[in-house]
Amino acid sequence: MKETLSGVVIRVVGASYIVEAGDGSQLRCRTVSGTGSDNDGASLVAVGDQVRYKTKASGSDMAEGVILHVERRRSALIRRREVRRNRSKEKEQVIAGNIDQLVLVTSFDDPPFNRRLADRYIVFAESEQLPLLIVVNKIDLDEEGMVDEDIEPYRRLGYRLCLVSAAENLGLDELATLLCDRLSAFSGHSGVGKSTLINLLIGRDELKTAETSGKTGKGVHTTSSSAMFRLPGGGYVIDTPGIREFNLSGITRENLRFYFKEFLRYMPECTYSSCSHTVEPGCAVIRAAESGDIDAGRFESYLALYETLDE
Ligand SMILES: Nc1nc2c(ncn2[C@@H]2O[C@H](COP(=O)(O)OP(=O)(O)OP(=O)(O)O)[C@@H](O)[C@H]2O)c(=O)[nH]1
Ligand SMILES: [Mg+2]
Ligand SMILES: [Zn+2]
Repeated sequence: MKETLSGVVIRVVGASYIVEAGDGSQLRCRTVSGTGSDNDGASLVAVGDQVRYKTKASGSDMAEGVILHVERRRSALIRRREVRRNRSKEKEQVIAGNIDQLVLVTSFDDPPFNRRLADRYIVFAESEQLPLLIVVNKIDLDEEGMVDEDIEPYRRLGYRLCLVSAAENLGLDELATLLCDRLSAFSGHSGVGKSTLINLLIGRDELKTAETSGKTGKGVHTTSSSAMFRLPGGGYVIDTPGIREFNLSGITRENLRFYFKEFLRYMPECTYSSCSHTVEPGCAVIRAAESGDIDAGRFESYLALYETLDE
């Protein structure tokens, strides 16, 4: 009997999983019908997962193994394929497991910074109690110093921000420091430069990148699956495919308000204790948004999100 070893899944290649062993070596693993898991629903194996495996005789250059068990995920970034009601569990795909930090990668332009998307990520991070870092890439395109306008509300709320330019190598040392000694997942719209930044951070051109569409300024969905990399300064980062929309499941109209943290201090002053903070007279949140104490864009995001959620 070969002994059971532990490793982490760093890539999915077809039906195989590339696992990094404790000593840094890699092997190609498969699952078998008896592969166990401490996770229910969603993907059996995802990038970032801790697995127990045993090695087997290999017919190729790369060592091979069998995944015996997938450990429970501490956290998961999930993508839903379909946005119908009654979505079945199988439609959920884990994009990255066991992350310590979610990194929302945005760009100043091409595609332009999207506040609605940023607010969605914030709601998700708050609800999961997952540390969030907001990266704004392509600041080389900001000739007039307009980026401050986009990020000011987030800075005021205390969210961590990092302004970078992969093209001009700006801010990358600071970014590397913020990624040190933890597992981070880069997520965001297609074309913002996630893969370009990771290539620079790891110091080699490992990942494919592509120009955004000249017509729409949107990304062309270059990265199609997640992959994990060790950073030279310590820590790991997972590159993920660009998202079209960031889906919030498990968030209801009832609990959304708690993930807009600047609302909390006003909520007790609303006339109605059941106030939804959307239309009610005597709503202290609406009043604060009107007076500018709550950022108007954040309040608009709240209303827009509220409309999309189930009652
Ligand atoms: N001007 C400018 N362009 C950049 C910068 N960083 C990346 N780009 C360009 O943006 C385009 C998209 O970059 P990618 O790294 O492929 O973007 P991505 O976020 O990985 O996109 P998906 O894999 O589709 O999700 C490429 O043409 C990059 O060269 C930057 O700092 N400034
Ligand atoms: Mg990419
Ligand atoms: Zn209210």
